[in-house]
Amino acid sequence: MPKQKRVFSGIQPSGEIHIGNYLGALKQWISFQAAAECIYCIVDLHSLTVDYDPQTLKGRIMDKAIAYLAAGLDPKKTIIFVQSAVPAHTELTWLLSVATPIGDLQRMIQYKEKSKKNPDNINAGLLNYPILMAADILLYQTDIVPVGKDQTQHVELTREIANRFNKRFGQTFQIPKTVLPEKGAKIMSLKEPEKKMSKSDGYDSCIFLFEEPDSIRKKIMAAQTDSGNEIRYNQRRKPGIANLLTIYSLFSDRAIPEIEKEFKNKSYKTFKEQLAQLLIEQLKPFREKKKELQGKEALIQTILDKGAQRAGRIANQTLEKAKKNMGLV
Ligand code: ATP
Ligand code: LTN
Repeated sequence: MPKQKRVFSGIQPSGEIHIGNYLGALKQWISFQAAAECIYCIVDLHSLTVDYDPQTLKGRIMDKAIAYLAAGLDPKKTIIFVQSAVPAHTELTWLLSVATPIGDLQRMIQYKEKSKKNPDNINAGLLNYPILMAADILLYQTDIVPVGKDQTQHVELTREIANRFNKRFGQTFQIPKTVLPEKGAKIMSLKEPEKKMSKSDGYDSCIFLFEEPDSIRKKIMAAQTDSGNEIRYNQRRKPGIANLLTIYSLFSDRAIPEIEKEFKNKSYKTFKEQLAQLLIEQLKPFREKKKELQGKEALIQTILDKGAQRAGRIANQTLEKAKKNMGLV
């Protein structure tokens, strides 16, 4: 039997999971579980690079673990763990940093955007963020990294770092590939459909995976649309409607032309009411599963501890190999 592919990805424990995170990343993570060896991480160390509250960090990590499980990650099949529980991540970050030109870090879009947003806290961690992400991926000899479109530049840099390291120090790392979903790799904001849906860009611009029906309805009815009245997919001229059609299509598993046909000669209001109803129904199992898991924190902590042990064993093998190849051990 051919060897299974290894899949690695992560989400920060900042903010709540929104449908952009779900359609761009988590949904792919869940489907990979059937056919690959999956490792999914809560990247708490990455979340320290912007202003945050140390008092609430622990709770947010637990919330993210609950969210992973409620969304459909299965700890029987998949390793789920917290990044800071496996020290190899920070150690490999240092080793990789000597194979990473500063200029490559300075040209990262996320670095530029986050520096602009947080001008009083442009710390070295924010610049080095992609090296830590490269360490996350490379430690597990990862074949596939399922992410949303905004992360492709970081995975590309990971590949460059790995290639440079392998060339200079000898074959050490598998070269990973980005996998984007065919549709939904970039879900747009409900308020400004030219920008990606982002949890740091305000509550009303996102629908959260565990959102209650009333607020789903309110947000969809208030979503930004253009001044026309046709329900037609046109990314450039009707970005708001195009985004809502994409969301409708992905949650109903129906093609966009079929949905356009159904809503031909119907108003934006009718379309939005139906979309809200669809989301309320489709997100219901997630809300229910989350409620079931709340109160089971001890059990979830055991899952994370076991995950960290299993992850640590794999990570340490790669770390030792990297150190040896660099002449350290
Ligand atoms: P922020 O924008 O506040 O930095 P985020 O909402 O982008 O956070 P992350 O934790 O950085 O969330 O991303 C987790 C995963 O979700 C990544 O794989 C990312 O590519 C994906 N993702 C984030 N936003 C979207 C989106 N709008 N559409 C599709 N995928 C997305
Ligand atoms: N930078 C990513 C989170 C992340 C990640 C990773 C994703 C950290 N390490 C490794 C895939 C693989 C983000 O979503 N903002």
